[in-house]
This record gives sequence, C-alpha cells and structure tokens, in this order.
Amino acid sequence: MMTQHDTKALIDGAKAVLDANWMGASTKPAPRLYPHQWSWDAAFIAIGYARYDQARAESELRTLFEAQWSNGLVPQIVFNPTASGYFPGPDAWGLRDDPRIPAGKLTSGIVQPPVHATAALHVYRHATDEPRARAFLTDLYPKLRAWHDYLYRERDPGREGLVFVRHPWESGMDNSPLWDAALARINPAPDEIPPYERKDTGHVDPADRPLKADYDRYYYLMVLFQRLGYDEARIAQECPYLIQDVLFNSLLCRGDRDLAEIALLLGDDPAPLAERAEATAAAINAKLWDEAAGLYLDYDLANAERIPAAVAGGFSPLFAGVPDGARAERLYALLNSPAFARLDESVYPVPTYSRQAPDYSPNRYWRGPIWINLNWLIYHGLRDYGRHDYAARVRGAVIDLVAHQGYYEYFNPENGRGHGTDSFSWTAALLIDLLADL
Ligand code: 9WN
Repeated sequence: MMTQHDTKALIDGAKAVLDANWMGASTKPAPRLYPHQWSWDAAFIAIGYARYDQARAESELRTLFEAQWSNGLVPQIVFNPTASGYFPGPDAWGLRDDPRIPAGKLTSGIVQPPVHATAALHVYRHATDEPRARAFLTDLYPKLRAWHDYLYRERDPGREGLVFVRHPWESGMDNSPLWDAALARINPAPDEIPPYERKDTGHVDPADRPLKADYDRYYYLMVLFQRLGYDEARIAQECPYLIQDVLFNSLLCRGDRDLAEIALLLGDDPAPLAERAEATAAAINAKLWDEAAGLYLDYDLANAERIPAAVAGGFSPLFAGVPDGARAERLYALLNSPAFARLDESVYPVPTYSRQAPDYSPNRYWRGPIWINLNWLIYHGLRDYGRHDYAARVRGAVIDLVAHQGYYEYFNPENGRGHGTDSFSWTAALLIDLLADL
C-alpha cells in the first residue's frame, strides 16, 4: 500500500519523466529509443497531462493533428526533424513532400489505434479553464471526425463495421503472437528489401525487442506501401497482412462513443456517431467473440481465419461497452486465472499474453510483458462494468509495480522487473491519471 508521502514522490517522479521528454509542443515517448511524437502515445500522454497541465494536454493532441493527412489519416509518427537515432526515420517512408501531408511536416505512412477522441474528452472533463477547453474541442472535433471517417472509409472494404490494420506497428503491439501466422506467410527475397540498420537494439537489450525476422517483414510491408503509392484501395487488394484486431476496433468503438459525447457538448447531432459505435460493437460481438476461448480474438482478413492467440487485447471490448453480462463474466473468469492475473490475490498486473501459452515470453516486448496502457484500459473496462473489486486490484497492482520498479516501458510478469527503455512517457502519464482517480 502506498503512503501519502510515496504518492507525492511518485507523482513528482512521473512529472519529471514527462518534463524531460517534453519537446516544446509535444512529448517523445522516451529519451533515446523513441525521439519523435507517436500517435497513441500522444493520446495516453495527454490523459496524464489532463490532470495537472491543461495547456500541455491540449498542445500534445493539437500537435499530432497538425500532421493529419488530407484524407484524414493520423500518422503513427510525426518526425522531429532534429532527432536521429531511430529506424525507420523519415526517408525510409518515401513521403517527403507528399501532397497529402501538411507542408513542413514529416510523417510515417501508417496509423496507430484511435484513442484520440477518448483522450480529447478526458482533457475537456478535467480542464480547469472550461472556455479554453471548449475551444480546444471545437478545433479538434472535425479532425477527429475526419480521422474516424478515414478508418471506416479506407479500412473496412466489406462495410462490416470492423476496420483492419495493415502493418503490425499499426496495432501498437508490434511483435504480438497475434501476427505470427500472417507474417510467416511473407517471405521477402533478399532483393525485395533494401539494406537497413536497426537502431533500437543499440539503445536497449536486444533480448527484449523483436527479432530480425520480424523487422524484415515490417520493412517489406513499408516498401510495398511505397510501391503502391500509399493508395489505400490497392493496399486493401494486395497487402498480405490485413488484420481485424480486437484492441484497435474496441478503441475505435469507444472513440465513436466519446466523439458522440463531444458532438453533444458542442451542439452537433450525436446520432450518426452513436449509430456507428453500435454497429462496430455488434460486429465485434458477431465476428470476434470466441465462445470456446471465452475471449475476443482477432481475425486475419487476408487469409480468412480467426487467430487463436489469447492476448490481453481480447479483454479490451470491456472498455467499449461491447460484451453483454454473460460474456463479461467469461472475460472476468479468464482474467482472474493463472493464464492472466489472479485478481483475487493479485501481485502483478495483467500480462500481454497468456502465461500458459507455450511461446509465452516474459521479457520480450508484446509477447508476455506487462504494459501499463493495456492495464489502464482493462481497469476502466472493469470499472465501467461495475466490477470494482477487480478494477481496484488492477489499479493497485500497477501503482505498486511502478513504485517499486520505476517508469519502465514494460515489465516481466513473473518477477516484476522493468524492461525496454526507462523514463517511458505513457507509464508516467497513466500513473498520474490512476493516482488521481480515487
Ligand atoms: C514502432 C512508441 C511506440 C509505441 C508502440 C511500441 C513501440 C515502435 C517501435 O514504441 O513501437 O511504432 O519502434 O518499436 O510497440 O506501441 O507506440 O512508444
């Protein structure tokens, strides 16, 4: 249990991490490993700033949306032109001076999960200066709508109410076991990818990061998008990796609901947005629920098959009000089991992957370790469903873990040890938010 004094030290420490990573108008995820602005990081970071610095919270999201493409795409990375030390940098995407990108901006050509409407509403709700926050929402609202419109227009060719990701980095869970089968079908010939040099393994322990085989495929897909001129229709036809991911779609569904709330606040009609949320919720229930597993599972669209991996993202429909009572009970049972977190006696938060899977890997990135953003989403989902006992366990376990280990990027679920980079912004930001959430 944390004392008052510990709590203050923890908040001060978290603010110091964010101060050190602040770049003047936005925040980098970590000092050396991630020296640019990332899309879903920006949303989580704004959620933390919302609790103590409205101006920075607004600036974080405004800066990201200043780099929004003309078709509505919100890029995974907005590059800091003065930073180096990250691969792939701006030139690897072949997008310099692309007419779809606002002049003077450098971005990647993929997206990340749509947490932004949720973050914007959170910033508004915790603002100390309401008129200023209303102006912020007014400016962001059309951009958020264009972002969701892009996803439904370009990423849902079958008009199912479910959108696809076309690169593992778009999911935010880069080397998740979810992608193994789809990526194994991609076997680039040596001349299909130019030579490249990774930078990540120079900053952190290579044993914590994705493998070279993963990076070859990440790069192959980037080269494919360039060859197709980032034409979404052609990509949907030709890309060998197209996945309807549970986490991405749940965040979109929750984002639609939050966007409807923003519409209401601003005097616009929320009905079309709320209807879209319902359609996506229904599609998640119809296509992604797996009765035998008692969990929501991803769907591999390019190969027309369900992906059987039991990952923490499978619980995220709770965050979007998707499961009915019976399905929610199945989710609680799996969550509170040796495969995940034993919430009736919990020591550590929820890991990314079932601890009983044969290829569970407690130190390697998204193949086992605990990530704070997923636990934040699960905490809120449990709370929204009235499961306050488990919600309190998740919250308490996250706070204790960070208090004892530091503001790491991810943590080993067996011994709690921190891995990846330290001074990780969303760990700090979400901790501030959780501590404020009494
Ligand atoms: C690729 C910045 C990002 C996070 C992702 C996390 C990691 C990048 C990388 O870092 O991905 O986007 O180079 O590994 O997987 O979720 O947004 O923190």
